[in-house]
Amino acid sequence: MELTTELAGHFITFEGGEGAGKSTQIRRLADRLATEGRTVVVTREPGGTDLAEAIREFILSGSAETLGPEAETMLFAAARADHVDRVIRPALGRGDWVLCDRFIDSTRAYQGSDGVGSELLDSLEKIAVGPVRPELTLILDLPVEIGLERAHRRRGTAAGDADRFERETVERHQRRRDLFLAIAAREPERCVVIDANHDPDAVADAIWQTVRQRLTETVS
Ligand code: T5A
Repeated sequence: MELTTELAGHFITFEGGEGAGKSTQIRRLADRLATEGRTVVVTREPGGTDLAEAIREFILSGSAETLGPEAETMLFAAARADHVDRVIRPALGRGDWVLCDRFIDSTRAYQGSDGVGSELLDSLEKIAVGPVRPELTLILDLPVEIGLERAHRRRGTAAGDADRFERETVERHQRRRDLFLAIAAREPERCVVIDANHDPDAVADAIWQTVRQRLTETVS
């Protein structure tokens, strides 16, 4: 797989199921890197540009669901292509650290579990991201029920108010967890599984140790 080696920056993605703590941990890593004088860009998917945020709203509201999983996957890819072109690649070109909340593996796990075939997933991934691949992917792993409970608590709402993906069955979320772990097993040079079923400080420490180990030449 081609990596972002020709770009000066560093690209780290955070992946995992609902309520795994990705947003919380991205903020913590960003603060730590910034304290060390690094320029950090924090972004998310779907989203990160005006166009991609509009697509996010369309998908998460459930409006795209009737189009079917393949068309929904194409919408995620269109949002990603814009995000990579306008935000991620330019930031990496400047030498920044890009921390992205969800990326290609969310499509593999979520749309893969919705029955979208690997041929379409691979083709869209090539078109949307080209060679702009993460050098490190942190997969925050925890039992599905705990993640969903955290996500609902954060919203302060009942489970019935959950978004398009949160309201799916525990079995479907379990399948996604299994797919994330399978990706990590297949690509150990890129992916590290982080046990997210601990307090935020302990998870942040595990992430910092991993970033130091994996990117030793650039983090003190
Ligand atoms: N999707 C996305 C696809 O289907 N395909 C794709 O290609 C892409 C890119 C995005 C949805 O789109 C789907 C996946 C998603 O369903 P989203 O709202 O961005 O929607 O959903 P999530 O990324 O899952 O965001 P969440 O906010 O639900 O989860 P996070 O970011 O993992 O969790 P976070 O940090 O917000 O924490 C949730 C709550 O738990 C607490 C926090 O304070 C917060 O209240 N918390 C902890 N509590 C206890 N212990 C800890 N260690 C904690 N860490 C955080």
